[in-house]
Amino acid sequence: MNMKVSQIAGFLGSGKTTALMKIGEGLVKRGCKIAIVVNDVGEISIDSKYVEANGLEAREIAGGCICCQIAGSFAETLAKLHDGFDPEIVIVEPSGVAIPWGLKRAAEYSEAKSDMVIEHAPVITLVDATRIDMLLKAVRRLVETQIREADVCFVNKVDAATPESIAKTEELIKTINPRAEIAHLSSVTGEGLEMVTDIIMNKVSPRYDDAVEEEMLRKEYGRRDE
Ligand SMILES: Nc1nc2c(ncn2[C@@H]2O[C@H](COP(=O)(O)OP(=O)(O)OP(=O)(O)O)[C@@H](O)[C@H]2O)c(=O)[nH]1
Ligand SMILES: [Mg+2]
Repeated sequence: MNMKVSQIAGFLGSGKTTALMKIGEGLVKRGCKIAIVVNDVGEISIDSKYVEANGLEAREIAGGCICCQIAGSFAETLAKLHDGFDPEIVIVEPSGVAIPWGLKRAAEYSEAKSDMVIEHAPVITLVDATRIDMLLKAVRRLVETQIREADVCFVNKVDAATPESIAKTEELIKTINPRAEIAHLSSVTGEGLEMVTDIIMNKVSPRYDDAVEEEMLRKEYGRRDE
């Protein structure tokens, strides 16, 4: 009846696919039935042999962003997964430019297409500590939005980042989203992977709410009117 949707947000190249495969594997080991949905704006990136070997079910959606342009195909994909494979948890890799709250709304559209209720895992955002300076220079607003709308922010690639850039990334997260939980992640050393798995399995995030999204957008774009 219930299907939980877990989104792993983060800018292009922040390590989403790499982390998601490991997280999927961890969840399967704990006995969860998992599907993965990847929204690729560029080329297809999932290693299907790896996916099959680990008992995961995967879908790729291309041709636009699943939080807005092609929200309908995303909802359709979720409904079909529920009616067919029937996973307990669907881990979603949005495109690097997706907006987490928009994705929640799009996921809930699927309730009209199948007999189920969508539950959201905490919104997880990965912030690449090795590229934090570049990110702030080139795509600051987008990175800020992904941080602001997260429940948990992971400072990612801590195996390769300097202590300074890790500290800087943490400071940035605290400033933009003081209510977010902050932790370290590395798909290379495995640091933080257990924690992500626990969060996805055991915690939930509120359903989509117009008022909350409006407030987020007001905070984000309000500065323009000042
Ligand atoms: N050192 C280090 N490198 C990592 C880690 N996770 C991912 N990478 C590398 O970062 C690059 C991007 O990783 P992806 O997992 O493809 O990132 P993504 O966010 O899915 O990228 P897009 O889907 O293109 O937005 C790859 O070269 C990975 O090998 C990590 O924990 N540590
Ligand atoms: Mg990816």
